[in-house]
Amino acid sequence: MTSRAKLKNAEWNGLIRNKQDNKMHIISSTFYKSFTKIEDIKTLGLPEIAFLGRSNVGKSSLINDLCRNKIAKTSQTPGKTRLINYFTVNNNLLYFVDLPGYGYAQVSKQERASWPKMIEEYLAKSEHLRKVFFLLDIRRMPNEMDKAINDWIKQVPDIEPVYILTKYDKLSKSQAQAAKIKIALELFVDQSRFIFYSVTKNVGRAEVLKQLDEL
Ligand SMILES: Nc1nc2c(ncn2[C@@H]2O[C@H](COP(=O)(O)OP(=O)(O)O)[C@@H](O)[C@H]2O)c(=O)[nH]1
Ligand SMILES: [Mg+2]
Repeated sequence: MTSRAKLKNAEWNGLIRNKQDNKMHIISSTFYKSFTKIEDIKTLGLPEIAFLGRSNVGKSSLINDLCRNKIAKTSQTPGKTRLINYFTVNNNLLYFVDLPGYGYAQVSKQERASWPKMIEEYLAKSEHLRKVFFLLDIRRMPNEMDKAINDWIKQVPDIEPVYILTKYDKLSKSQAQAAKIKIALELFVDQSRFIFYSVTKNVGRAEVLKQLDEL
C-alpha cells in the first residue's frame, strides 16, 4: 500500500514526475471499484482526484483521455452512471473518482434528487480528496444544480476547484472565449481557473495533468 500521507514529498515527486521533463505522466490506470453509497466506500486511502459535472458533460471521456486508456464507460445515453467509480492511477499512487452525473431528465424525480445529495455527502466527508475538477459543457450556462454543486465544492477546505469547459471543439475560438467569460461570471469564479478541453481536438490534456503536479 502506498499512501500519500506516508510518502515524503521527494518520493512522491519521484513517482509522479518523469525524470526527463519533470512533468506528471500517467503510466498506468485500472478500474478499482464502484460504490453505490458513500458509507460503503472502502479504499486503500490513496489521495483522490474527483471529477464531477452534469450527466453527459464528458467526465468519462476526460478520464479515458487523461489515462489514454478506455477504463471509464462513455455513453450516448446519459444518466447511466449512478455509481461512484474509483480508478487507480500509477500503481496505487492516487485514485481518479468519477462521481455520478447529475441532472439526467429521464429518471424519477426522487432518483434525480438523490444524486446531488450523494455528491454533497462525498464532498463533505471524503478525507482523501486532493483535487476537484468541475466539468461544464462549454455550450451551456450553469443551471441551478451546477451552482449548488459549485457552492458545495467551494466549502471543501483546502481545495481550489479547477473548472474544465468540455467539448471546446463545438465552438469557435471567439465563441469559446465569450462562453468562458459568461460561465465564470455566473459561478463567481476567476477566469484563470478555467481550462478548455476537447477530447476530439486534443486540447487541454497537458494543462489538466499539470494540475496534478501541484497536488
Ligand atoms: N465533440 C466532443 N464530444 C465529446 C467530448 N467529450 C465527450 N464527448 C461526448 O459526449 C458524450 C458524453 O460523454 P461521457 O464521457 O459519457 O459523459 P459523462 O456522462 O459525463 O461521463 C459522448 O457521446 C462523448 O463522445 C469532446 O471533447 N468533444
Ligand atoms: Mg460517465
